[in-house]
Order: sequence, then structure tokens, then C-alpha cells
Amino acid sequence: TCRIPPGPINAAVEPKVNGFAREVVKGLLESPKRIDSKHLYDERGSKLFDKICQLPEYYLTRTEQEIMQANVADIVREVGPNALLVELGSGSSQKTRLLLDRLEAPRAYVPIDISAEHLRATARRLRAKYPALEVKPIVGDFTHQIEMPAGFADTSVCIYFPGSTIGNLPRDDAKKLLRIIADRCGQDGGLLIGFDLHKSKSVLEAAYNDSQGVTAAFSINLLRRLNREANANFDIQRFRHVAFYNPSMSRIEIYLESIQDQVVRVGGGDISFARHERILTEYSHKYTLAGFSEMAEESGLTPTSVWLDQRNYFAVMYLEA
Ligand code: AVJ
Repeated sequence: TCRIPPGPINAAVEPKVNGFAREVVKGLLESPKRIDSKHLYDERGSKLFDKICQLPEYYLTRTEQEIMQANVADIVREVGPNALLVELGSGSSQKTRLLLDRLEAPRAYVPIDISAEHLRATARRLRAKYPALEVKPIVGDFTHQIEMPAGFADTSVCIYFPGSTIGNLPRDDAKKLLRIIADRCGQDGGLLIGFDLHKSKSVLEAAYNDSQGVTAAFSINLLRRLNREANANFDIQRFRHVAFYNPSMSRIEIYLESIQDQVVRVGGGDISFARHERILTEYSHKYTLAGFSEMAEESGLTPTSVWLDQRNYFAVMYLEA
């Protein structure tokens, strides 16, 4: 049977569903097999990611929050008054609240996220908490273009890109996105970005293999999503979450590994998996301060401030075009 999402089937829904299946099949026909990590964030995936952020092993969110808290006065001074704050991959906008609490008369807040449901709920909560703030959410994939709401197209903006989300992107794609950001933020704007730093393999690997299995559930949820939205029939018992640090590329690599030889239907066709064959679902790149700065400079951005935690686990940086 062909599984189609509930609700009316109309021209607006159908091409999107088929487009998703088509994109996924294309990646599964490549070698090695891959699925873009942005597809991890359906409604359930976004909620599981919020749970990851609370895990004892997942130091990233906690550390970034600490850095923001300890330096909020300096950060707010860098951003300046009347900022138009645009956040990429805003999710639950938890860290943003620190900024919104302290920024001087922000012009508006534009959260951009791929998960429509999550974005809507977050916007509702923010409007309740900050009644004076104009909140203009945009559903979209910011890796190709940074769309702006009507009336804001020509303004300088402060782009907020926390959470080491940039780490998901291979270096070339990261550079392309930094270039898009440099063009968008304009002469009076800037980029406030959080990224993860090099550290011991054991600390890194624990963060992506948590003892409660939340990260594994987050990975496996992708297969559930394909079953629902891409006419697939993955048996989730027959795949496992694999995450390890690749030191030569300075990145965590995350895969879904086939436990046995098997054939899975995806979209219209059959995809075969050998035993132990993997689907690449995520990279999480780790940087040095010098390496990140160099990449940013090559994309037209100049670092003006950087803030670190005591263990040098994570960095928050402000850059200007
Ligand atoms: C949202 C990309 C920053 O790489 O740490 C966490 C995603 N995946 N655990 C990361 C993720 C599994 C996360 N980023």
C-alpha cells in the first residue's frame, strides 16, 4: 500500500511528498548511501533533538548557554541597538531568549527553521513572552538562500547561528553558507555564531552515543519518517545507530547501519542493503579557532570577538562583513 499523509491531497501537498521521496531515493542510490541531515527534523525529530540538548553527555548546548550567559553584556554591545535579528535553524529558540531579554530595542526577530510545526509553536511562545517584539517566522531551508520577510529585504541584519549547526555542513558547503551570510548581513550587520571545538575522542563520542539511547532514537526516527512520507518500508529493528569521531576529517560521522542483507522499498523502487552497509545521515564538524577564522575570512567575514568556556569546549564568535 502507498502511504500518504493524512489530510486532503491537493496540488500543494502532492509534489512536496513526491519531491521528498525522489530526493531520498537519489541519495540512497549513491555510494556511500546518504540522506541529508536536515530531514532528521520532522516534528518528532525536533522534539528528540530538544531532548538530546538536555543529555548529560551532550555538552554542546549547556556549554554554549554558559558562554552566552557569562558574556551577554559584551555580546549585546557587539550586536548593537535596533537589530534585526535573524536566526538560522531556530528550533525552540531557547538560547535566543538570553539575547531577547537584553537586546536594546530589537527591530524584529526572524526565526528560520525547516520544521513548520516546531516553528509555529516557538513563535507563539515568544510572542507571549515578548509582547513588544515583532516575531516573523519563516519556514525554510537556509542552506540555499536566506529569505527575508516583506519589508525587510534591504536592511542590515544580525544573523544568529548558534548550536554548532554549521558543523553539519561539509567544509565547502559551510563556506558557501558563510558567503551567503556575509552578503545578507550587510555593512552594519554581523554574524553571531556558535561552533564546537576539538577535544578528546572519548568526550566527543560519548556526546553522540548517549547512555539513554536518545541520539539513536533521533537517528532511527529518520527511517520512521521515510516510512510515512516517502512510501518506504524500513524495518527499524534491522538498522542501528553508529557514531564515531573521524580524526583525519575532524568530525563526528553518524550512520544508520544495516544489521543484515535486506531489500527495502523506498519511493517506487527497491533499495538493497548489504549486511553492515551504512547510510550517512550526519556530519558534525569540530573546529579550531584558527581553522574556523580562516574559513570565515575566505568567505568575506572578519572575526571581531570570540568568547569561550573554561574548558575551551565551544566557541561563540562575532564576525563582520
Ligand atoms: C544540531 C548539528 C549541532 O552535530 O551536535 C546531535 C546534531 N546529531 N546529536 C550536532 C546532533 C546527533 C547537532 N547539530
